[in-house]
Amino acid sequence: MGLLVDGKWVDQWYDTKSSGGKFVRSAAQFRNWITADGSAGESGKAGFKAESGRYHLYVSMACPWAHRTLIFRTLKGLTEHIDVSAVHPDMLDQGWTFEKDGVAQGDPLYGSKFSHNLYTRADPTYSGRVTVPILWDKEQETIVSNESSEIIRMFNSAFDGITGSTDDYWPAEMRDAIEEVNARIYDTLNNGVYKSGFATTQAAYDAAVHPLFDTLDWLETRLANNRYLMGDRLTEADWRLFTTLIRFDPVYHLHFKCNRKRLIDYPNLWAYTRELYQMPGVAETVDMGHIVRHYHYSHESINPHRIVPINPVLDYLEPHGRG
Ligand SMILES: N[C@@H](CCC(=O)N[C@@H](CS)C(=O)NCC(=O)O)C(=O)O
Repeated sequence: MGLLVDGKWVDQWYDTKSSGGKFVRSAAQFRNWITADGSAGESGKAGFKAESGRYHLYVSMACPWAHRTLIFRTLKGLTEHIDVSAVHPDMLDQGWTFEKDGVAQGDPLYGSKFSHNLYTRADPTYSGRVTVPILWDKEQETIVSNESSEIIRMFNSAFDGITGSTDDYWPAEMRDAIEEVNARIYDTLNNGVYKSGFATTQAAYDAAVHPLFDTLDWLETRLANNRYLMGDRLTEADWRLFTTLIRFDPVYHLHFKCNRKRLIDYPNLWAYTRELYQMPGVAETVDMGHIVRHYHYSHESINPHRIVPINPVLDYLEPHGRG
């Protein structure tokens, strides 16, 4: 694993020395928005109009951030308008690669070997991490966005005139309330699992893992009286939570040492995860093979022998009994 410095690939693991053993996630740098009419969005440049067939989504099936964008592509009827390709699950010294394995089919646009080739194609002097998801514009041959929280909001509405979908997971009147829930879940859970797992001091681990389980306890109570996080209405907050929950027992519990409890020890959270999994099209976005393989095989500093464990057998199709 590594990063680009002035367009050159440098093989280097996350630097936790300068942060007291803490894992600090860096901000995404491509922040343009696709809009219905091509006007500029909340950040970045204008010129990215919603059009069928113009954009390509690069994901890792293993990655929870990329997973959000895949789910929104499905929920919003975008599968025939935005094509997708998955990288190989092993993220080693060259970062994400386009090696094929059956699920990963290579880079259909340029035949790139590595994801970092796409970043330098977009910006030959790019410096920073090379992450997925990558939302690519085939027309301008550049990255529209590499920030999943923004890609799902584009998908939520920008293409509605093309798809005819009016489902809204980011309703205007609920935004402040959703942001509040998102903020806690992002910090302590979506990113909290990484902060626990990548910590290189006991103090950094302790500071991450206790708030993580406090949040799971809080969510368990919240979901006792609410079908979804925001009540009766399913919103982006639920999908952002889901991609972490689905990885919890197979990966985070063991590999990232988030092991005070398992997801299945929380009856409401576990049934809620199954309900979301069972929604139309969602199961097809979950590739447990890539999920389990990626983390255990790629993170040499945590699992130096790269042994991929057998993992629990969970029945995501068991009736959820909610609602
Ligand atoms: N802010 C980004 C984060 C994406 C991210 O960190 N993706 C991970 C995979 S789960 C990645 O590609 N990591 C490679 C690296 O950090 O070098 C988003 O939400 O889109």
